[in-house]
Amino acid sequence: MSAQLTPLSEIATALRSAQRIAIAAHVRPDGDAVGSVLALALSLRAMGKTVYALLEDGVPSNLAFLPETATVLSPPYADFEIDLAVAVDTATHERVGANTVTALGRAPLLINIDHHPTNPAYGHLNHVDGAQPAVGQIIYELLHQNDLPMTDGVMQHLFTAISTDTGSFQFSCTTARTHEIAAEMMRAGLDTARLAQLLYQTQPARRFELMRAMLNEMELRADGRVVSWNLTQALMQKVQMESGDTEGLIDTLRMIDSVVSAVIFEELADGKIRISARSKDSRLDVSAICGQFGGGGHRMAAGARMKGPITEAAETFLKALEHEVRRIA
Ligand SMILES: [Mn+2]
Repeated sequence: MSAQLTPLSEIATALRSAQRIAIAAHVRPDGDAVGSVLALALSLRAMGKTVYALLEDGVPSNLAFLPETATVLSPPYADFEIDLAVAVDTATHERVGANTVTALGRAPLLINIDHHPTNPAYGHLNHVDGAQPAVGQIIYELLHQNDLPMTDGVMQHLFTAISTDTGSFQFSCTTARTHEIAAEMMRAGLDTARLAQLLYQTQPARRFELMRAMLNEMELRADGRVVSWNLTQALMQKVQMESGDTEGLIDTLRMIDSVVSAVIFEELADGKIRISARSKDSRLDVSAICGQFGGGGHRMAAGARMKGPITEAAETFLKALEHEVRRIA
């Protein structure tokens, strides 16, 4: 097993010595995934390198306003050649998606940069730091400490990655350094207010249709300590949901004062059920509960997939969750 924490200077050296580099993140990418891939890609492009930014599921519509998102490639991939592959924010190698695993395999060297503590260090060089709130924060340190280009476009992606993965600097994973990084980027000229406006205050009406349904249909159990909602294919079709529309909805459920855990069950097109779980109490480890169903993630935010139908999956998962919630009293 390779070391979990290859120094960032060593990773910078490997990046400098490569000319054609592919960078990828997990399927169904969120702000940290898209932001980390493109921040690193834009920095390396500013060094004159050929960079392939790969996302198996493309860029979600809510993040399409960010710089150079149109350069992101999705399958089927062309036969490009690379001498270095980088996976970011991806807890297991397979999570980049099947086509992307194959494409990254064209390089003799794989770098794995992540903050999921369960990451098994599947790269040749690994920098897995579970104490970092976002991979965007690791990428910032990588560029900053090694004098790699930090353009305005790079900073827009880093801010997006950090801001979205910390719930706008609210979650307990946020560190003093997270705020310092935001301050350093502001001093370097980054317009954070504009980005916050585009990230959080510019939402399609169909997202509010989803939220309206969620608030009508959510269910409280375990004396109000667990809240859950089933997002069905029927509703997605009714509101013509697009990728990215559900980002952060679970944080609205989490706001309820009595709640220690919020869960959303999402019916996928293939009939499987995607589970997103959040904890508000450090004694409740939702990654362990998701682990019982083959999933994983972070202590306070985790996920899993189960087989349908959605009501049965929800019942099974919530029973296991409720058991753990009752243990912390
Ligand atoms: Mn992340």
